Amino acid sequence: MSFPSNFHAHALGTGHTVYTGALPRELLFAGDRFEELWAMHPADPPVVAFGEKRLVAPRWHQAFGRDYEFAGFTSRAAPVPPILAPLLAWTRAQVDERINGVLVNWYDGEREHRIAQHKDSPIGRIPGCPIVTISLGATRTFLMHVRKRELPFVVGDRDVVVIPDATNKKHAHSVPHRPGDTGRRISVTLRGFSDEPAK
Ligand SMILES: O=C(O)CCC(=O)C(=O)O
Repeated sequence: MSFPSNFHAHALGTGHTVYTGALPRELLFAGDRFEELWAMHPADPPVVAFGEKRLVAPRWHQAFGRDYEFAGFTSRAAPVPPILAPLLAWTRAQVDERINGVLVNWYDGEREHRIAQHKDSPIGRIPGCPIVTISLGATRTFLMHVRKRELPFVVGDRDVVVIPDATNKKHAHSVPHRPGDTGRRISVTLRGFSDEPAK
């Protein structure tokens, strides 16, 4: 795991850290490219499981490159499309070359899309490989849940949050829909998956 020099470390006060930074300007995702990626969201929101309950997730998501199994649901991966390939390449070069899977979340402010407090599933992920989130479009608040406190990180277009695997094991995160949240946000989340069969 490494970081571009303009990234900042945020100690959570528990011996764990998250890192924030920004995509380089040449990877700017404005205008047509944002619309192209927005148009790729699935038609239906996925169903996720919480224990016995089946719930419709309040966002759209889709895996690319590697399947991702979480919340009782597997997002079956489509091939990484050309529009996402530069983001994957940048993340591998700048943060961790083991990163090989992309999960895109689409959040529509009008639909109050959000993601609840959770720790990322370890299923299939390479132990020790960090989780990288690139935020595109509208601004939202990314919360790290540390003990009983919520540490807010305001994430706007091009902002990047890196959660080391050890931090994810200890602390949950969420992106709520808050009053006044408008517009459309896409998060491109990148993780490293093992090619070993699950034990
Ligand atoms: O949209 C975000 O910034 C967070 C996404 C997330 O937590 C996830 O995909 O598990």
